Order: sequence, then structure tokens, then C-alpha cells
Amino acid sequence: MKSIEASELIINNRGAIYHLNLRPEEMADTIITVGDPDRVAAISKYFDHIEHSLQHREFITHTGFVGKKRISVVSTGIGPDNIDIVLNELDALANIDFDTRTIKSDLRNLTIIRIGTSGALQSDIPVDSFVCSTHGLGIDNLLNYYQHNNNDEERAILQQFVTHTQLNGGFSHPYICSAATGILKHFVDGFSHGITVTCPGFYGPQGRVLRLGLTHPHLVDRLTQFSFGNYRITNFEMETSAIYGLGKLLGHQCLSLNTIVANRVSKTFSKDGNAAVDILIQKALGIIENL
Ligand code: R1P
Ligand code: URA
Repeated sequence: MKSIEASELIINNRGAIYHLNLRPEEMADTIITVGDPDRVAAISKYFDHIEHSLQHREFITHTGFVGKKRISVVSTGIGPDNIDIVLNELDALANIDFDTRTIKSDLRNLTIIRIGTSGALQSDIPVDSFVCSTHGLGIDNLLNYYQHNNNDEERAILQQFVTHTQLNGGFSHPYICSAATGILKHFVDGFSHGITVTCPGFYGPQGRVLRLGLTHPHLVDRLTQFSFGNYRITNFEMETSAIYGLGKLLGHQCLSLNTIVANRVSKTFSKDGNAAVDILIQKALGIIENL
């Protein structure tokens, strides 16, 4: 098998992958991703034991154990462009032999769970509550750089979304990917379920006006009013669709859990987002330990 060249798969002097600075044995099969680098320690403080602690740029990783479950917590920084780096490098750590630079014949399936913050798009989803994303619907374009396809239901939701929002062509080509249902079913009690829209920015791409005029001034209303069968758009943020899309293409099981810190309909913001995130962390770890 052809080996992958030095410029394509970049391995540093420590034998670790370029951006994440991780060696294959330093990564667990169960991975929690967080946007905020400070959230890594906020999660690993609940580990019984930390084996590895590494950092390069905004990418901090702590690998350790909760009970018998080996877990890596990795910070991605903000946005889908960083998810391109993190998902490809996590997969390379699992599925490419770093000595021969060839793809392994036995591929490893990772479980990748995002614990992040998000803005709600429905009045009945208050700040400090939790959303589990049934789908990631991307208006960020990342997945359009990879060959991908959809099942019938995903195609139908996407078609309805494009018709309803008129967000297609020009700068945005929306894409969609569903959550791993085998994991999703464990995150029901205490979670709202719905479609999460992933945006390439926090201000204009999420309809926030400070000093600049927007090309889609009615974006928030359009997203709030969208429905397809029993599905509605519950929230938006900046990583979920990229994780779901790339994760599924690479054969991994992905789920996104969101702490709602802003409600864009009631125009409210959490008074203590970190406390709400901490509740989600403890709730999620209790479930992940037993997956
Ligand atoms: C924006 O404030 C950031 O918060 C959300 C968004 O997806 C974006 O990354 O997630 P995190 O709290 O995980 O960073
Ligand atoms: N993260 C986002 O991306 N948007 C919000 O409104 C809140 C958190």
C-alpha cells in the first residue's frame, strides 16, 4: 500500500500528529470534544486518574479514566475549520500506522461526543437547559470539500430547509448529517432533541447585528419557523455539523450535547453559563462511563 507523504500526514519529532501533538497511544477510543480549552480541565477534574496531558496551540488533551472507561477530552477551539483538523487528526491517530504511514487494515471506530455551548432558537428551550442534536445542519460549507451523500430523510430535510430559508447558492451550500442513533438513545432524560444548525461565525452568520448590516436579516426567524415532520431547529452553534459529517464519513459514532447559554427568541443570556456547563459535564460523564 502507498505510504502517505510527509507533507500530508505531518508527524513531529515526538512521533505525535502535527496540530494535536498526540501520539496514537495517548488517545482513547472515547473522545469528548470541547470548544473552550479551559473546559478540558473542567472535565478531567472528574477523572479518577489522568494518564496523559498535552497541549499545542488551542488543542489541549487530557486522557484518563472515569471508572473503567478510558476517555480523552480534546479542545478544538472555535469553529468548523478547526473541526477539519481535529477530526482528521483523531482518525489518523486511530487508523493510520505512523511507522509505515499506511492505512491500517482493521479500522477503529471512535465515539466522539461534543460538550459545548449554544444559542436556542425556540422560546420553550430556556437558557441553562440542554439540547442533544439529532442532526447537524451546516451552513458553514466544510463538508462540501469532501465527497458525501445523504439518506432519503436527510435529503428531504435539506430540500425543505433550502426552500424555507432560501439559503442556497452564493456563499452557502447547506449540508446535513444525522447523529449516531446508538449513542443518541442514551441521552433522552433532561435533553431537548432537535436539529442543530452550525454556522461559520457567531455574529452575522447567527443573525447578530452590532454595527454591520446583514445579507440575511431574517435568518433567526427563518430558522425558528422551520419544521419538517416532527423535526424543528432547536439551536445553533459552530461545530456540530462538521463533527457529524466528517465523523460519519470516517466511520465514527458522533453526538453533540449543547448547554443553552443564549435564547435568541426571548433575547436572554445565562447568568452563569459555566455552572450550567458543569451540570451537563457531570450528567454526560455519568452516561458515557456506561456506554
Ligand atoms: C462561540 O461562543 C463558541 O461556543 C460554542 C460555539 O459552537 C462556538 O465554538 O461552543 P463551545 O462552547 O464548545 O466553544
Ligand atoms: N454559541 C454560539 O455559537 N451561539 C450562541 O448564541 C451561544 C453560544
